[in-house]
Amino acid sequence: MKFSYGTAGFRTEASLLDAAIIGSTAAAALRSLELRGKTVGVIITASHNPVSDNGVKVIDADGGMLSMDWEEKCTKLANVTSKSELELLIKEYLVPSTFQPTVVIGMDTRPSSPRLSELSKVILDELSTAYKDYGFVTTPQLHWIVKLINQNSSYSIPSNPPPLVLYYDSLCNAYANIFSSFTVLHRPTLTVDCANGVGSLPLKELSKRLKDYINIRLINNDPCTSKYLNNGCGADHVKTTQSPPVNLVDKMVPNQLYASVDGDADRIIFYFTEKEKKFHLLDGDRISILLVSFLKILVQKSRLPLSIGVIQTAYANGSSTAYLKNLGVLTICTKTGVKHLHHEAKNFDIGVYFEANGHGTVLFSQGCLHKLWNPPTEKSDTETSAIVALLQLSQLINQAIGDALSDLLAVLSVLGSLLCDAKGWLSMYDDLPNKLVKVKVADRSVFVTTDAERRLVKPVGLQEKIDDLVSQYENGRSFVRASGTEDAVRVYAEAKTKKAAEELSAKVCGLLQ
Ligand code: G16
Repeated sequence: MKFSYGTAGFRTEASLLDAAIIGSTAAAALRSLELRGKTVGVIITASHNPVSDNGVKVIDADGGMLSMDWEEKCTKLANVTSKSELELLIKEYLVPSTFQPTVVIGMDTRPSSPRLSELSKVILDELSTAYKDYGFVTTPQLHWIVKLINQNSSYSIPSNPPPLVLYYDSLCNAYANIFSSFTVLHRPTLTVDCANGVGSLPLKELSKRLKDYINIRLINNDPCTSKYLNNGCGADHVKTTQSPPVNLVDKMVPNQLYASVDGDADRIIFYFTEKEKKFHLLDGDRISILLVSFLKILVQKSRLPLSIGVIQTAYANGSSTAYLKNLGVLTICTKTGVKHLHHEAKNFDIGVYFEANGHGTVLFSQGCLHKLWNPPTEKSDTETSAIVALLQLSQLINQAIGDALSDLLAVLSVLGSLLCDAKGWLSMYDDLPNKLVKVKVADRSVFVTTDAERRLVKPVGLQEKIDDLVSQYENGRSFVRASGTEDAVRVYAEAKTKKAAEELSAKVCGLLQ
């Protein structure tokens, strides 16, 4: 098994993952040592993948994704073929230090996760690394915890109140504050499909704590019946099939808002049906546009000089990019993977990033927060309320990574503030019909891309053939890239009509055969 640190760490069939767990855990301990004992995270999850898979990802000390140079070291550590080779590499990466390396670990609810988590702890003991095991947590919760611990100058793990309690307190208090500023106090109803994953647990907690503000109904919320994890449900199913979870087909209440999270609750997708049962998807592009439209209004009202940018990937619907251009918001396209989007978003005072699949967040820079906390003394009521609203949103939205729970509350906050319903949200623009297909190929590594994955460099000659097909369709666009989380190649196609998008998709897939 040759591991490579993909879009979100290492992922493969769970029984083949041991070497990746050992390598990642060693990398986390060594990284912590290099950072003078700052806490680093190890999360065991395969997120949207089938239940038979598992994965592991290292969370860097700032609560974000692992730095690129450590991805390389992590890959080397995961690919050793003997214990002596591992020991040699550890020696090479070891920075002499008197600091105590510290790691926090967490896992999703897959049946293979507890064993892999135990293996990780064995390695931490071997490397005399202090650790705290948070058990079943969502990926964004562990990111949030790492960020919280390292904000504290002594890097100690707060025990009272425990970090998870602080996580819920901070989300729920921020939402309650925003709710009280609504002009019309309306308690929305939202049905959330939990993908039968680890997200079921915090969503239960959230629905309990916020019962006075939101009527949250949970479905597919049994994380113990593992065969149903991401199976006919969850954000990935809804986005790729452009249809509801199978147990909601023909059962959705018209004009009511629904949402699906994925297996580790780092993505969220919204949807609703109209009377005639027409299904409408409100995906990551639409979340991004809803949030940035509201943020732009607030920044204008605040009269503070704050830059706003939106980061998308090649999967963003062409209509969403055109809408942002009209809105006058700078939009940047990066490679797939939140690590790329997050990095770009940091270049703005307010950086909004979402992948079309529902993975994203809004980053408020330190400079921006400083301006919000220290505004000019002479200011109007409109300016003050806009500044307060921006601060409340910065507290609600997870600053470490995309988080389905905080994104859920951010969307409801903006809809409530704008007195907008699902239909109004949808009416912002019309999506270009599109199709996303997974194709199994003998070796996905032969697909090499450029231009933020929008064009293929290899196999030589294939891009020209795709260009030729695309030129035959009005508003046509298509690209091919190797997945970094699954053993497959993804083919995206969009065009003016549904029939044309499907035809273009089939023809490009045909080229791969
Ligand atoms: C992960 C990454 C996302 C990425 C997705 C699909 O999501 O965190 O940024 O969009 O994989 O990536 P790929 O197309 O390379 O397979 P998740 O939710 O599975 O962690």
